[in-house]
Amino acid sequence: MNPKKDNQIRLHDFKPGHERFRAEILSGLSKGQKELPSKYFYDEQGSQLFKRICSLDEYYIPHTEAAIMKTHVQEMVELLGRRVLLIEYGSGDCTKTRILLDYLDDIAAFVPIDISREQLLHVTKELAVDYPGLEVLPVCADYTSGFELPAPKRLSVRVVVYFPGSTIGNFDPIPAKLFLEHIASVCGPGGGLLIGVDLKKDPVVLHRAYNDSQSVTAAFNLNLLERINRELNCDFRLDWFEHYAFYNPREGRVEMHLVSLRDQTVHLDNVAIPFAPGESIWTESSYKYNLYEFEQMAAAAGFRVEQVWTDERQWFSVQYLVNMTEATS
Ligand code: AVJ
Repeated sequence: MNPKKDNQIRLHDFKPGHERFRAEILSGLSKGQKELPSKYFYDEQGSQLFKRICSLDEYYIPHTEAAIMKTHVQEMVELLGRRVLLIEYGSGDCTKTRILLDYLDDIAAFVPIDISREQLLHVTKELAVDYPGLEVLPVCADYTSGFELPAPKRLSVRVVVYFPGSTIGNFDPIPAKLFLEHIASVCGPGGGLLIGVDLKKDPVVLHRAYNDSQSVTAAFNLNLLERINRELNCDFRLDWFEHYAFYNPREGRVEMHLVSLRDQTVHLDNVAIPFAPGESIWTESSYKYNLYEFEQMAAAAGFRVEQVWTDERQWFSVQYLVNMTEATS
């Protein structure tokens, strides 16, 4: 680890390096069904595009989740209890976290974890201004691989992980369960997980959410190719690929792809990557759950569902899970 100083902010930096990025891109593009990891959407440009997606009416997740949080924040904060060490996975711009922070008056510390270093530094500065006295310990990491938690100054009674936005939906079922197990080990016996889980619903609603009328989602998807061109020695032509997103009811997920519009060869350094017309790069999955399915997966990872809050349309859920594994001494 190499803590870096940026205007007094001590950032714990585990960000995957250039070599790792290149290796993951190359291995994804070498598969039969080509794929790219969705975590790489969030460079500076990508984070901005995602922020724009979040302001769209059609992308119902942020406003629905924020409304659930605002309606039930008192109850949530009561479940988290006093002296909680709050860790957020994929903190982004922390809009929803602020709803909690406004009510958590005896919090031990807040640890935002994000892959976007720029955004993390920015948000840490803002929180320092708006919540004086709150210890913020930012960690820059791809939270799907390893990182160490920084040590807060205040003792905590309980560790709670906050994982909003239905980012859990980006994981395939087996990795999703493994990731919940990882979270269980981070929060420890008696610890909690406050998680946003998107629910199964009318596929037409899902289709609109990932095919918005202003094509912001398309730009977000295509930006991944632009980023690869910029950061690696690569020559994707963005006008020769098209955003394609659809709900796959059999798998219970929205799939995002970039489809090649013609026969073409892309180069990454000296590696030639051929594309047939209509061939796709699979860039993201967003799994949707029903409450029972999610409860089953949580139980398999050692969590009991303590409380579920939803909106009146039952489009989204925020859930508080408790780690049921026994303490080992
Ligand atoms: C932030 C991963 C939850 O899958 O809905 C939004 C990302 N992709 N529009 C999602 C996303 C296309 C989003 N998550």
